[in-house]
Amino acid sequence: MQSTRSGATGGDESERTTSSARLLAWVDQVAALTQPDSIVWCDGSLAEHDGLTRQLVAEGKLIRLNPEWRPNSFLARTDPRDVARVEDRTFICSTDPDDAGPTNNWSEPAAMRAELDRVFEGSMRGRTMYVVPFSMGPLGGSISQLGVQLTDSAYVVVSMQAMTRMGRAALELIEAGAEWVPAVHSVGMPLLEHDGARTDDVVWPCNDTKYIVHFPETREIFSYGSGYGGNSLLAKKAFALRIASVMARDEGWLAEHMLLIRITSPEGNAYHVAAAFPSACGKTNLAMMRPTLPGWHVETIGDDIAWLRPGPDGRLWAINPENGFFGVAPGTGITTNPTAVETLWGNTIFTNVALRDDGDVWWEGLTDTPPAHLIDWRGEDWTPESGRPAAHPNSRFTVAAAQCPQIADDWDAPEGVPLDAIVFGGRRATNVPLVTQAASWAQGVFMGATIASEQTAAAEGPVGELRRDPFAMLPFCGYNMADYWSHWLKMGEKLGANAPAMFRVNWFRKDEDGSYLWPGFGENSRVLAWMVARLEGTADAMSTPVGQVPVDGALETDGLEMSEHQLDALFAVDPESWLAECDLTEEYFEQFGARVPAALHAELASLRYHLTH
Ligand code: OXD
Ligand code: MN
Repeated sequence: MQSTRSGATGGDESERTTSSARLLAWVDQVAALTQPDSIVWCDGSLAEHDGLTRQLVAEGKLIRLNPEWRPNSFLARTDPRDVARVEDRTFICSTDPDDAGPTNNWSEPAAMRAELDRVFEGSMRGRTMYVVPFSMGPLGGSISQLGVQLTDSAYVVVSMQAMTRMGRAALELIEAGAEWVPAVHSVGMPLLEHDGARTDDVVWPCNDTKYIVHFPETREIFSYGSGYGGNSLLAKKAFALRIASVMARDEGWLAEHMLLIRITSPEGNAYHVAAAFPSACGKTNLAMMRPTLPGWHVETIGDDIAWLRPGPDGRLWAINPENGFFGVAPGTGITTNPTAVETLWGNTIFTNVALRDDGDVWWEGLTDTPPAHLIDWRGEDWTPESGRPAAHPNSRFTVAAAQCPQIADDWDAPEGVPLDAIVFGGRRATNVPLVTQAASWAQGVFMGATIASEQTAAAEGPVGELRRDPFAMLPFCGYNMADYWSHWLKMGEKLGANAPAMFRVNWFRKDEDGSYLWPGFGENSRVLAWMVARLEGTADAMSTPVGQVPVDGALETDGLEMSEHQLDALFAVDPESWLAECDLTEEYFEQFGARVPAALHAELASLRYHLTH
């Protein structure tokens, strides 16, 4: 087996690849199990990126897009069986099953280790194992964390270059003694049989058996059988949310599935807002919003994950631990999210979008009118008459955050930004007003714990049914969800008067005729402006049983042409349907038994009281 630094042609087994004895021992141990042909230590350089993308193009695993339209950009097409995160194959292996809780799959740690040993044995035969050191958060930052991923996928390596601070500088911090999280990934398709026979590679290697496994107590990650980013870019959901949420619980901070923005008023006052939304609720659009309200500005800091930690001044400070965006392409359009579209001008890896005849890419929602002919995400001819999407609904772009035209200048400040407000959102046709402010931290935690989306298509389940997604963390919380709520309550106590304000928003409320009541997108700046006015103490709010809403006239609606009826409907609180929702919330809490914090039961009781008095 050869061990080389990336870019080197030769390799010499005796070459010292790291001075960290722990790292070297772990790499040796994983290599002994998975038996790769060679080991490459990645340095994160441009030359490395260039070499790997050339290699992937030569192997037919990436298609180079027309550089006139999309310089240094590529298209990957996955196996149609490997297109999304696999929640039913995602495991939290805590010693005590109750520490994983009823919303996670749990597996007994020793049994899972035995199973992982079995599937990983020889899984990299015939392939290269890449050693990928990375930092989540700016290198050396006080909120940042280090990790190392071992992977047999070059697609993962080039994606990690966009998504993390990857390479030599991260390795040097590890060698200087910093803690790091180990993560092992294999696509699960060895090219050498046990009898030594070589099999041909395929365009997208993967395995029908898949495991995404977390050991929260020892902070280890294993991923087997999938190359798709949500399962294979282990720095993101696996580390920055599942493992980091456990670190955060133990160390007194918060690892959250939240976007992070700075909003600046016409007077030049800047505020930082973190917001949690379940998927398909316009999170990327808010992260890259262009306000319609004159004089207001939004700058992007993060689009998916935020780490929040109390600073020396007692306030909550936030970073985006990622270095790039792994965004959903469909619905990202020239009119709906011009900032995202501009971000993707080049240096982007697209996965499962459609290929245009001119060598550029297209997906549903990019433009109103589709091209007359495309090659769809499966590699087949497509026309607008084909009757199927050209891009997979979960097709993605992977691009460095620094390429976003609206990125804040100091988005990667090591100390982060001080947080002024936390926002919870969901997709609710009924009940939930456009915006409500929590009167207390506990009420805010209750709002976060009860985030839900109403199912609007039969394909998602019974129409009208609430799909619960507390704090938008349902598939991402690395421990018992009820303990997570307790942790949030504890953080509020610690922050005291320095705690950010908390709000709940709902861009998706519908009128009786089924039409959306609120225009959304850039007009959501009107809601942000009201939040800012609340922070500055210049707007009044009115108490309702479900939280505080703007008093008449406090929400700027000039130019929207909304009727009185529509405005009333946006903020209406119907006691009967809310009481019915309270029953559902009580049922939802019941599955967590005695671990539900008393403060949340008290919030529910208070809500019921105010709905009936
Ligand atoms: C994502 C998700 O991919 O939340 O960001 O599913
Ligand atoms: Mn996400």
